[in-house]
Amino acid sequence: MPTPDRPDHRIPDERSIARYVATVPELAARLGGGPAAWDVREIGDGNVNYVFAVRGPAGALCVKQAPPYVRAVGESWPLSPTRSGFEFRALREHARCAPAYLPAPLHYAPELHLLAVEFLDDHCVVRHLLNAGGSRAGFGADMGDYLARTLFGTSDLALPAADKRRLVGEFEANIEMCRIMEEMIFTEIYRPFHRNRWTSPELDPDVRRLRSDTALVIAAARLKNRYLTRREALLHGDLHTGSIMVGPGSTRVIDQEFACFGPMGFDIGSLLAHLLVNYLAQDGRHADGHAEAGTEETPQQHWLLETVAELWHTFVRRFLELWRTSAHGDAYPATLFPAGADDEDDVLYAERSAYLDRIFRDTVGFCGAETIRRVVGFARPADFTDIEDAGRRADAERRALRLGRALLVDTAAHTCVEDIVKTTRRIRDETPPD
Ligand code: SR1
Ligand code: MG
Repeated sequence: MPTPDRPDHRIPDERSIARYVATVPELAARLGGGPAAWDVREIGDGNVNYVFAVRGPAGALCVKQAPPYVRAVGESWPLSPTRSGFEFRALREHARCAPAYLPAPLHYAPELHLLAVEFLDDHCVVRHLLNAGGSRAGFGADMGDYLARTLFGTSDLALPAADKRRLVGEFEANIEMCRIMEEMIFTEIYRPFHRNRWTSPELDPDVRRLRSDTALVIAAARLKNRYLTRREALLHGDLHTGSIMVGPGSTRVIDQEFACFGPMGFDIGSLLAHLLVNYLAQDGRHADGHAEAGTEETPQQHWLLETVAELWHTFVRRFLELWRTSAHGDAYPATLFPAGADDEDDVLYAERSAYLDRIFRDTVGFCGAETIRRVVGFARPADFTDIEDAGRRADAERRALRLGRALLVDTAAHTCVEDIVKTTRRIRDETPPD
């Protein structure tokens, strides 16, 4: 049906999705039968797009459609629907680097801002799994591997300069989605802004303190400048636990609509932030005392911190391996640095370590920024918002604010991933938070 003030735009519904799919032979063939035999359901729970599961007698599809506004808010917050084109493009580019970690891109209809991807049967969203108290062996290793492959594979280490520049040019046009991140993560939350939300009145003093914390505001601005200016690799751009699904023997990254070129540490830090947020939120989630700050951490909390370390260490191992074996890009050109030397007499050995140290510093900072914005911004995660008891929620969120500040302002004090883990445990153990 047409939307009230945009008669040219039709909100897709189950019937219109089925009608469209029937016009695309390769999609219809995947489902089998005809539209009358297809079950179409809207299953999206994200902020920006509609998502449909389409099931037929022979198979299933996932269809996403971008309305010209933010879905969670409506037409009062317009947003370019061209984001679906960037999502499809990023999906294909990342699938070139790490196909095992993505749903297969199947179809894109630019005129409808609609894309179809492989349906991930038997998968669940990682945030849901974590909030239900679950864990997933090998998750950190999978995500470290995914991040190394996608970030290395779209960087100047892997791509010839002309290809990289063309790709950067394409994604430069994802302006509105990048603006959301620029504003939401680094700016809006540090001043009064109508979309900011937090647990009030419990956190009111914390939010006042945040806004007058000059060291914090400057550190956030410095990172914003990195996000704005560094075109290091093609980022997912919104890599949190709600953007990842796991199934039997499978980890898949979805929702690439915020994709853009940026600093590698942005994606890594963002995902680590959501693991740490979940770790701190678990203390508020179990009102029966299973987990409480000041008491021993639960096995799930232990696993979350192990996962943080496993992710980073896997990222480093795989990234270095790719640099040694697949450096076809114009940075550190093969004509000057031929491949094949052993680690010990590799002329690039020290340079690679320095490169990774810099990614780590960025990671720590972006991790801190993302942690803070998930407490006081527009997009607060269910990890916190599901905690019914406002006092318990505020305690967990206050610890997240502290952790975020420690990472963002005292970035240099964190020289290895174990330092992040130590700071997180220390902040959890400081009771009560003031
Ligand atoms: C318009 S709301 C944007 C937020 O939701 C997405 O999931 C991103 O995290 C973004 O911050
Ligand atoms: Mg999303």
